[in-house]
Amino acid sequence: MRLVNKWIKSLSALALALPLLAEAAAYKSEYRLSVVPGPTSGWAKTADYFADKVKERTAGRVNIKVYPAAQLMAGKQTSEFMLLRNGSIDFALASTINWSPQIKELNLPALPFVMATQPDRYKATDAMLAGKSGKLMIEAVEKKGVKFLGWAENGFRELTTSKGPITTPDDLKGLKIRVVGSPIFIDTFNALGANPVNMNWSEATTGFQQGLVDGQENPTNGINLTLKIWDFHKYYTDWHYMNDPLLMCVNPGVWKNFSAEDQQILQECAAQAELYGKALSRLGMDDGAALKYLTELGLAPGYDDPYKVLTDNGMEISKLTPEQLQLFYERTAQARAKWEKNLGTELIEALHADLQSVQ
Ligand code: X2X
Repeated sequence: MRLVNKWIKSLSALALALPLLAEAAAYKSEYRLSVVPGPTSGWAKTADYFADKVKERTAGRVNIKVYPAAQLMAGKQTSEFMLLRNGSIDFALASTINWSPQIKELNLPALPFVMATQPDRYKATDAMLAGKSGKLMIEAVEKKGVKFLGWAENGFRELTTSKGPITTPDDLKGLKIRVVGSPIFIDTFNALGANPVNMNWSEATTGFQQGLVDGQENPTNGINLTLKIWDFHKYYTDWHYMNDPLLMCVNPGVWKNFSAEDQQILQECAAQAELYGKALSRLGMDDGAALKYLTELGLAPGYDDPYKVLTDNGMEISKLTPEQLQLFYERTAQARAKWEKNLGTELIEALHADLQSVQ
């Protein structure tokens, strides 16, 4: 009798546990991955690359669909993090800029002209992301409630304007420049004497068309070229004033539901997407490694010199000399000091140590 009772007890425990087990194992038929810019951007291409790799490696168990053009947040790009955290979005390949209003630490890469004045801006970027300052940023993201899978890159943000050329801070005086609605950008462009206008990317192209603003800043390969920025602006200032790293992240509930094997695959695919995304963003602007990598993958776009594409389309490029850059660096000193204070000593010291390690 006691044995029978024991059996009944374990059977009912099993019956209770079964639906839970089944629920934990059930995958969604589609996972939604959010991307802010349009489908031809380097950023959306990186997300597609990741989704394809994941599908292939999991034999279709994990089916990720990329939703570009901020469609999962009705264009409001700075609400992406909250939507990922609450599970309205499953995955995001997101810019630190769009999440920085909620996660202070993500303002670090936007400190104006810090990376631009390093001996090698790409080595400096990689040292930040892989170093202690990168770890502190990841910790901050995870503490706020989403799981980090890997970095990728939108790229160094360059200035394009309809009035110009812009080679000194004084040239920017009074120009209306479209920026993302994140306070560090307002401070930086105010410091430069410009008139920063907060506008979602979803409305920006119309804004350029209608001349609501005189300029904007975005990376060369991933955005300015794919958008054909020459349709709106003639002047290009290659000032590298900040790098725009991307974070591949997933909602923690979604993450926990994946098997250990699939979690491992997702991590590996994110690492591959980082290499691909960085190569796309750096093409023609590094020591040749990006083009080599893309060519080996068979995924090189049909050009190898982005600057030639810009000039062929009538743009006038100003590549700033170190002396010219120094003026921009000095003019933004107060904005930098304010944000360094805001970010705190630990993070700023970590960044300096990371940068030092590649000098
Ligand atoms: O809005 C922008 O400028 C963009 C597309 O680069 C970001 O989402 C940060």
